[in-house]
Amino acid sequence: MEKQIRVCLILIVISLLFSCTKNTLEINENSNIKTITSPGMYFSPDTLIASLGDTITFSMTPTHNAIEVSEETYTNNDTQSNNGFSINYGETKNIILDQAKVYYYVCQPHIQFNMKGIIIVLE
Ligand SMILES: [Cu+2]
Repeated sequence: MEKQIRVCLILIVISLLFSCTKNTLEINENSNIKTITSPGMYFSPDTLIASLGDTITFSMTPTHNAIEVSEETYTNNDTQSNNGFSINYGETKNIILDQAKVYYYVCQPHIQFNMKGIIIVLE
């Protein structure tokens, strides 16, 4: 019984170590992380070219959000979500782009200022 507990503890420690190492690797050595910020009434960059599987870090300041929309909504300066990605006001969030296509997004309160962007994902 005592032996089983010891084996269990060792397994837990090993899995913790493994997950920590993995996280560190993802942060430090994954060169496919790209960042989009909201330094003013615009996204920076507002056009981003990425590769399939890239991680995009959206880092929004408190008065801006980033909501994925359809191409039509984007073109019409409308703000209706297409139920894609959604970054709340002031939120920092990673999204992984798993389709080779153009993603369109807007800042809902500032679409009148043309605050919108696209992410072009290449194969
Ligand atoms: Cu905004």
